[in-house]
Amino acid sequence: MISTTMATALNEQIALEAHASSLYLSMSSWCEQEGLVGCAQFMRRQSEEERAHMLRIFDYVNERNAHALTPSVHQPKHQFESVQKMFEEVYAHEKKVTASIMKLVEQCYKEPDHTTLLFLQWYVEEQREEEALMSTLMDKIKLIGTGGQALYYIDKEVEKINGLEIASEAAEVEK
Ligand code: OFO
Repeated sequence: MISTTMATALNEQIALEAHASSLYLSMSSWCEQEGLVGCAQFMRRQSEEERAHMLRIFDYVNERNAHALTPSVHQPKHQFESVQKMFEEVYAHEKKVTASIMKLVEQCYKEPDHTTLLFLQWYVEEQREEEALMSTLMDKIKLIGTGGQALYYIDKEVEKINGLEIASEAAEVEK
């Protein structure tokens, strides 16, 4: 059993992960419209990952005899100023998610709730990876710059990163 405070905090995290999934799907669709196929695939995979993050917490809350609440769907924005700005937004959102996970960790120490603390370790690690990935991506985008064929090279770079991520996940599964 988890505390009511913890159940509320975890349900808020469920909503945050669901929002990320929805926002990233919208970004994927916008990229598709812009002809940025590599970016569209990358954001689609990110969206699916966020849904998996949401479900992982959802199942944990129910398993601990609390009530996991299905979050309402707030329609995300559909238009983005540029692909560069879009990725800046993703990076900012990931930092927000990290801060939220850290608050949950603090709550675990406060109660104390060692089981939830252990459960959250996976998220701490995942956020470290996500932030590192987005930071690398932002660096590449800056290097490419805004010249004539920048969008083409950004798309190719993101496609390459996406391929590497898929390969590394497949290798993890095989371990
Ligand atoms: Fe689940 O927030 Fe990103 O990874």
